[in-house]
Amino acid sequence: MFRRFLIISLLLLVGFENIVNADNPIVSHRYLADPGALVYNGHVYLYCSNDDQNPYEGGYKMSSIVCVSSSDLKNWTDHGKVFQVPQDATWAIKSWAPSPVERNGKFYLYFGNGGNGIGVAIADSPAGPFTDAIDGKLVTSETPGVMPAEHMWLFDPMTFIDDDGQAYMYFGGNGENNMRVIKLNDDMISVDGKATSFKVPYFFEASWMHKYEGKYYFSYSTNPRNGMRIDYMVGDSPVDGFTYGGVVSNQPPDNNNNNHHAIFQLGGNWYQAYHNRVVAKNNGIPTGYRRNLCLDAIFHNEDGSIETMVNTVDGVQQLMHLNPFQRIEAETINEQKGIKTAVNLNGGLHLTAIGNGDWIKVKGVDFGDGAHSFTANVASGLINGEPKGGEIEIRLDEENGAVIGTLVVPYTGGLDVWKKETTVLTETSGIHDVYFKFKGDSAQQLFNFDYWQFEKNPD
Ligand code: FUB
Repeated sequence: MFRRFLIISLLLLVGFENIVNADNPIVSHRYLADPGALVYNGHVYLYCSNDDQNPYEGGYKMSSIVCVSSSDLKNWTDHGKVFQVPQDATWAIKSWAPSPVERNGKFYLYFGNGGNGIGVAIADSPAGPFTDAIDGKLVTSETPGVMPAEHMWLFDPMTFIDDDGQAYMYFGGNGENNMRVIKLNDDMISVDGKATSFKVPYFFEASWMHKYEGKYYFSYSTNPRNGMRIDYMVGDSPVDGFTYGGVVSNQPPDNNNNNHHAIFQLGGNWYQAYHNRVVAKNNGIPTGYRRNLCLDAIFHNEDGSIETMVNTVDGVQQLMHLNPFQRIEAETINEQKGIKTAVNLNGGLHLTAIGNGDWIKVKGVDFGDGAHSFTANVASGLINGEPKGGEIEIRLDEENGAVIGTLVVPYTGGLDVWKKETTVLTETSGIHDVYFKFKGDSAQQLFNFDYWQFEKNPD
């Protein structure tokens, strides 16, 4: 409790008082679940099961992994599908609940082929593209030490590299004797020895490991009879000797079914990413198989125990302001209405499905002494057979806040024919939330929006 007070006081002292009102869910334009977190180069990357692939009813069918990232925990960049099966791993039919790790400049993603074995993919960059690393499963029921087990779900890997460089993978589900841990070799794509186990009270799924002040914290989802909480155990070794620690977090509001989390540290603070089903609920669709991402802070008490996390609507404090004088991808979003993202011909992402009245918001933008003009890379095609385009209104602080400029998006010759357009602004300084509000004749597809940047006064 004292630690939480200290962190909030420090944030206020160093000038974060302009940043309030974080938002959960952190991503609402696509359905994402089962986050696995990687902190790399000042960003956190969350790798997720792609719930857009699930039918409203009828089960989990996810066969691709989507990545989103942020450095301020408020504005999240969509990197799209970074791995999909069977295209990127011909032996697999599903890619559930990924766990990322970086070693020696290579990035590894461990995933469940449903509940039927664990695969590993590799990439040169955290945003992929990831490709199959070994042309087959890394862990199967034949892997020494996995069996015997009763009704085990062979999935939900979590790979953790200890301070001495030894990597461990935790996995399994569906019973207190069904958690397994196995060493990985330094190549990160082969196992070393046999899997071992420790008893995990009420263990259901979603293994996670983090280390705090020399202690190992194994956290996991409890079974439905125990509320699908995230509980934890603490120990002095990564593989045994754990004792039950308590509750990291209760079942999130508007979740009502499986729970899955990832714990990470960024900027000196600890966080838990998790999913619930509030976007599906708000969109009036069945909530079974369409989950969405959320993020809240967690705190270790003086004695190392974890204070039970509070699920919030406002989320976490923004870690830094957004610099608008550099190229920002349009798919970097705090909140949105109506848009989708799609892949460019050059492999990047852009905003699409932009209709009249839709908008995106970016949070905590620092204009410093002043912004003078605004440039966007846009593309527009025919609407009902006619060359059209639309407008981007730039509004401050609220959806219907002051308009500081309007960028006209002309007909560019096609939705993949990109042009940079610039408009002069009412001089704007200081820190603001910025809404880009889209206007035009159509409710459907006015134009595509790739990236944007503000410019300072040239004087
Ligand atoms: O998303 C499919 C499964 O649901 C995951 O593997 C589990 O952790 C649960 O969230």
